[in-house]
Amino acid sequence: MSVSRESRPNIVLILTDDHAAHAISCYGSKVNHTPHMDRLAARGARLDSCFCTNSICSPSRASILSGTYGHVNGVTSIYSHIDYRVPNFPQVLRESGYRTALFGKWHLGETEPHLPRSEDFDAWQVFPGQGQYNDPVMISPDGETTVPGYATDIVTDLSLDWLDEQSGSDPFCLMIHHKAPHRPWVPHPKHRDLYPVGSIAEPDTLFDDYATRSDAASVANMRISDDLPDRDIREEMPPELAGEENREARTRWFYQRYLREYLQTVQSVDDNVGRVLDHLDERGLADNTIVVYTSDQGFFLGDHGWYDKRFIYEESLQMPLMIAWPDRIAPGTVTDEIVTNIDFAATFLEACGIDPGDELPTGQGRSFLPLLEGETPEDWPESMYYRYWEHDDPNHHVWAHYGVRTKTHKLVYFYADGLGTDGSSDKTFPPAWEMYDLVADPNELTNIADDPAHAETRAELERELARLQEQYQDAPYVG
Ligand SMILES: [Ca+2]
Repeated sequence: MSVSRESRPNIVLILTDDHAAHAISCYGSKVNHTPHMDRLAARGARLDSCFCTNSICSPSRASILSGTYGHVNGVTSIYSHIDYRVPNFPQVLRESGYRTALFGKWHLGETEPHLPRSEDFDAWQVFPGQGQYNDPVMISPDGETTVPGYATDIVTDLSLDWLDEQSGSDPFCLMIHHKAPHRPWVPHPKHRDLYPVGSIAEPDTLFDDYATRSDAASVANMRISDDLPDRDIREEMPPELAGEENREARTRWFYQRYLREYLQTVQSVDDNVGRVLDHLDERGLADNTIVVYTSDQGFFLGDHGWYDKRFIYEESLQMPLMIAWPDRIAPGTVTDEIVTNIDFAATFLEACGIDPGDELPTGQGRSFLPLLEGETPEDWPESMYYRYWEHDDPNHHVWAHYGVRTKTHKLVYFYADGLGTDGSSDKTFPPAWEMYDLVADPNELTNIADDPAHAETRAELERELARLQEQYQDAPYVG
């Protein structure tokens, strides 16, 4: 169905930071309740196999904006800058008559603020870098100011104020980019009693011993038992929990405190999703506004003993994605087809009646609008390609890797690059393969890469990995 210029929909994109799908109740969360996110999903579609192509903040944001992989848009890590020769979807929408705005976290450029551009946005106000939860500093075209209040509420206030200033018939694209639930977690005081210590269910893999994995898992500094900084857990660990013999008790102690803080910050996001939905209802805009909720990647919520993301493993790889658009999407739509963050730009443009092939020719993604309308094209992709570039980053020490995920399997290659991001050459990183059967082993506990019984499947996945690298023109690592 084509979209006439008069009936073009609005877009409201709510993007959070590090919000894992398994901390949303409509995705089956065992740890919290998110009634407003559930309401959004029930009004439209929930996508159960949405994956990021590089599980870290800035790269995912650049992929969402431009519909391209990091090796195309320039943002392969949080230390690299976007290549603006690659167009982005707000820019295309603006050129076609949309009013565009962005409020909250921008975070493209870690060391110096690379701000949103007037070519892309009519209005913007963003945090420098990661941003603060309380009384955040924000930058706009008018300069820098401290905004009193709580960041998640402020970002929604600014967004709805902008919405209320819009008049006339031009459609709009409003991007509401929260800091939450990124570290260091600072909840709003009103949620301080939620999810008390001792009440939070533990994940099945909290005590993963990495027995069958490559060394990449055991050398990563992401363990909740040992690696959470004081600024995240603002409570003194009892001294009797120190030592290897107390790892289990220590893990449990940190897990309850970590999840409490994280889930409380999520609750403010949920409150504010409710505010946005209510506001669109009150303004009579809900039917022809596409409301999207997503996060730049997933997060380990104690899964495999970890916090943070980066790895291709499921909890980090999966992005929550719920989309309401009553004029076009049937309530309660659910799809398990594979989509990724490079598909968002093409989808938004097609929904707005713009041909992404013509207007975003550099884009590598594909519109998943048919999936939202309940139809799966015969040639819909059966796999996705992933690459994490930030090799041996100074805080988390996760090795660079790439891999392929199909509906049933995952193959990963941790490649040896020899150098840490600090440039030191005295470290060696042996290359290693991992492979998981996601049907028989959904928690990814048994690495079958070298199991002769699965050699044929591995060969197929290696061919698929090579095919995807060719398709996206990403060069494989050669030592
Ligand atoms: Ca993030």
